[in-house]
Amino acid sequence: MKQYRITTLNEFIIRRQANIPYAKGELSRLLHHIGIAAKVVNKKVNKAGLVDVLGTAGKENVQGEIQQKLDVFADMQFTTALKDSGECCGIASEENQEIITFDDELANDGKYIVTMDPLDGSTNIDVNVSIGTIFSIYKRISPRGHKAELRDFLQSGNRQIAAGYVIYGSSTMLVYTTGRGVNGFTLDPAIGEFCLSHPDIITPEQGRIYSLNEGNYTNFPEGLKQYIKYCQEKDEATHRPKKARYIGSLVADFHRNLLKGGIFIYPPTANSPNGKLRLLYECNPIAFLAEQANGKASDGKNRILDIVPQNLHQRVPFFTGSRIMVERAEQFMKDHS
Ligand code: AHM
Ligand code: MG
Repeated sequence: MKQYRITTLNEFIIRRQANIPYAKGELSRLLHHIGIAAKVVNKKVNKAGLVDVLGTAGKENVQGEIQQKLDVFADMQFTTALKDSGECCGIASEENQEIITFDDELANDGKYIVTMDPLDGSTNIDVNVSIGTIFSIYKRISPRGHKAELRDFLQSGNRQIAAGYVIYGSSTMLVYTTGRGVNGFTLDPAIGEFCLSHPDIITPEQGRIYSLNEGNYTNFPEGLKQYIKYCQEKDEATHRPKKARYIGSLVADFHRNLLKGGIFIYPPTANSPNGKLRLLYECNPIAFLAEQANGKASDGKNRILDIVPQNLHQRVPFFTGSRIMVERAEQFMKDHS
């Protein structure tokens, strides 16, 4: 039987660091701490039906959405892990209106800030459907030795140093990029380690899956309605229509399409011209991963990573996935604008 050598997430991070002569290990330590928090949250998610963590926490977050107990737990775990890393001077999270600065001597000297959605797709928690954590890492632009500032967080996505997600699904995976390709690690529950299972992920440039909430169809722009019609017709290559697949959990929908080829769309609608998803901690990290896997991400017209954020919880229409599919959707949007 062929023997495979296991590479754990930590080994991989250290190996990658060794390839950069000037790297001092700060980013590696940060990623390591994110991996630890992911394992803790995963344990809780796995036990969700058994312990009292299902349902709402009785509070609303900054978007006016009811917070789930697990949202609050995940937010706390990742916040603590990032603070403990000593490399992160502040975070912005879906769950908090303002930035959180870790105002102590060690943290103020930290070089990085993190934006995150600690538990995305949380309406799926109570029904045992995949959910995820999304994160993005930037170098601060304010001077070290002081508290992090808002301007550290309002950087365009093309300045990301690293980004990734954890998917709590039928197995738990951590997928991340530091701008040199995308690698996926599956949590082996037997040894409690994320192990390299999906090296150098490249998404197919053409796909067969389209993912969007068609319940909003009547409010979609005309170009998108026409693109959906195009997807439902037989395509040139396979002479079959494309497949509609939508979980309603960004990480899970994106992850499936990344591996199989497809497009994920959260479009502008008549009521929400900027769509629903947030630029800083949902679209930018996913867009960085998509591009690093040879895919694309846009707001229907412009590259997501070039948008300069105006505020922390800014929303943006989101088209991402296989390059040819995103370009075709953009063309339909343009033709019917
Ligand atoms: P959340 O951050 O409050 O969980 O909301 C984001 C989620 C995404 O995971 C998903 O793509 C989208 O909301 C689904 O929205 P809708 O129910 O409108 O289709
Ligand atoms: Mg979210």
